[in-house]
Amino acid sequence: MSARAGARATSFELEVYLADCRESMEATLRTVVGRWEERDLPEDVAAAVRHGVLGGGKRVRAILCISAYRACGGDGPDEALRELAAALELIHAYSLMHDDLPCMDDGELRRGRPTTHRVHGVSRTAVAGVAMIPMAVHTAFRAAEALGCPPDRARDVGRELCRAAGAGGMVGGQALDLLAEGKELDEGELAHLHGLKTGALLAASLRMGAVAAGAEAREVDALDVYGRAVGLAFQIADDVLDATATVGELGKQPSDRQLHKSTYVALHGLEGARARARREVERAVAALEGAEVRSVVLRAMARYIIDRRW
Ligand code: GRG
Repeated sequence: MSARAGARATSFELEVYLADCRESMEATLRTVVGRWEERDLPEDVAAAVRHGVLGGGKRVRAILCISAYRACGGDGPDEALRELAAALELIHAYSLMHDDLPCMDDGELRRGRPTTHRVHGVSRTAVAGVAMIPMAVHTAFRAAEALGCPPDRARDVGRELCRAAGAGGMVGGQALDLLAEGKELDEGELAHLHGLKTGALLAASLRMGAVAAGAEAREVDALDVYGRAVGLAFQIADDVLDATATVGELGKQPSDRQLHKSTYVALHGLEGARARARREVERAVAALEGAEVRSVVLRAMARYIIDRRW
């Protein structure tokens, strides 16, 4: 099923749709990485990039971006849209590769496989991750052009990505996370940290799709509210999964307890955290309805984000 068909559908099997999107995103990411390999990347770094980007992941950010674009009436070609979504997945994948490094969370497993640095070494993984940042920005501009965005709109799309990935977004959130080691955060501090670390890129996924489609400001704003609410719900669900899921389900070792992290489960208990996540999902869906952004996929994705088992 194409992304366009998914956006129009009134009832559909989400899991089938997600599997289809993941498969086509895998092909697009392979093409994008291949293009860079031919031009710039030494083979050993390219191998680390491929390990970190290909062959796994839920591709939530890509699917949100694609869905927002279609929900806002964007009618550009599917492959160009997937390349825009690939830019987000590159930033996300680099952040996981770096987050797993020994100087950060020292992760052993990711997406059901040994982490990139356990296979390709720490220094190659560090270089590969950094190389993926300009790769992502370049990919976003190229995709915006291929989608027919006029130059000022393409610039806005790129700006959304850079802002969310930078010190005012994901990197800033990670810095706060590192500073929070050994401290107990309250609800407000935890929401601020995760709003930057996880929420900014998730919200940017929707905003980039909407801006690329030439959406009205009220639609972009509604998708931003949806993205931030879903981002928080996503993080709460992550905390619940870390406390309840198996290594097999998660594809990585649960680590919150071992790393003494402040979590929503520690703050509210399991049932309290689940209830808090459900409230965010309701808020997300209400924002779409308020701005009359009609998307079966986005409604279903909000629920999926808290019902998922990985
Ligand atoms: C050095 C300060 C500094 C920053 C570098 C490492 C880093 C940048 C940022 C870390 C960002 C990070 C790891 C955020 C966590 C986001 C999160 C919830 C990841 C899990 O996402 P999923 O479940 O993963 O979508 P999959 O594998 O499905 O793609």
